[in-house]
Amino acid sequence: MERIYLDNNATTIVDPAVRDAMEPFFCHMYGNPNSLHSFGIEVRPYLHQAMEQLYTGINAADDDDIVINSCATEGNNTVILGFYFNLLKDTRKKHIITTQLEHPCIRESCRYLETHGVKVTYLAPDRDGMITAEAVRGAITDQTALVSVMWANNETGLILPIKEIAEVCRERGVYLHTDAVQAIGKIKVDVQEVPVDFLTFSAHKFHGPKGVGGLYIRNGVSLPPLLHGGEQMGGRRAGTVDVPGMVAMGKAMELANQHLAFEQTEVRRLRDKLEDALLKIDDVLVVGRRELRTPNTVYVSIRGVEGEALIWDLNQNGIAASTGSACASESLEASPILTAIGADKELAHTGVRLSLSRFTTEQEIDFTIYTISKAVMRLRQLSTSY
Ligand code: 7TS
Repeated sequence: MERIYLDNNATTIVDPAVRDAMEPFFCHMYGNPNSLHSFGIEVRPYLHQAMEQLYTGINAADDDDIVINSCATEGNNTVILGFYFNLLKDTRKKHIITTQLEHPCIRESCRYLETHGVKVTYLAPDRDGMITAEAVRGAITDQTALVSVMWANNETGLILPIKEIAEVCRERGVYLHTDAVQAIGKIKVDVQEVPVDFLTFSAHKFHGPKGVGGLYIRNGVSLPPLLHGGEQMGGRRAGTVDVPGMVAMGKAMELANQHLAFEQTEVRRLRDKLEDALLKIDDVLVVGRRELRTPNTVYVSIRGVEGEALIWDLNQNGIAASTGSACASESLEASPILTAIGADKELAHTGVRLSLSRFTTEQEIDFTIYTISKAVMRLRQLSTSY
């Protein structure tokens, strides 16, 4: 059976062109770029090129930094924990503002800092699932050191007003970090247009390999490393750089930007087709206005159909979807986002996320529509509450 992959917010297929780009760095050009011999020296231009692709990809300035690391979890921890050691530990500024929508790697590092006396505000989404710039403004005090708000949400695809939030932070002299993991490759990410101080990304979310990511740091902003050791990354992140991963991430970023228009038209068209079909089912709730979401994501609640049951049914038919973040899929708690937008308790247990990519085909979407309608009928017949 051909399988259908609609869980692209969890991870993506590596683009074959990306795999080809990284391939020579396993068995041919395998030198350590810090070595002084030819094996090391021959690798360096490729790392330089990858850096250029990353800088161009997010429109970073020459004097900004992009630190290559292992994943978005590392990038996010570097910012949150780095702030503690840099600023929060010894000054009056002991306050961080973040949101209830963030990935656990932000939430848990903030919780950890709370055990060290840091005060954290976790802003709740409004009835539209959004965090407004006004909400951020209202939470800033003269003790606030850092605001961390994601660019796009992994569950709903909702794009947060990060430009307005950046303006508020600038005005109030507070640093801004954004987790752009779900934005890169789906919408334009430009750090000149949106003046954030720190920005996190992860290659495997935009058709690169797993285990490599990046942290953008605006020029002049100081942040201690999370990993201490060698001089790699200008002392910002010790450890031998993952050469194949970095080359691959550069290529993946370049391709992601080349495909942005395709995301906005073709991927969006297929997502809308799927969403329109879901909305034809009775008692269905889709979170967030379409035009405010990344073009690949739909998060749907279907009354009388447990999220896990539908995922199971789809999986039996070769279709991969999820009930939200794979990182939280062990817990069967009601979805915070569904609760925030006012869904009742029953509905808040029915969220299912379908996330497409530029590799998703029309036939796959047609088969998914057919399979979901059948599954919903079956599961509703079995439901005691519907
Ligand atoms: N930040 C966001 C917004 C994410 O969606 C994820 C992964 C991460 C950080 C972590 O990235 P990593 O590179 O460290 O793994 N999100 C999901 C998800 O939505 N389903 O599975 C993983």
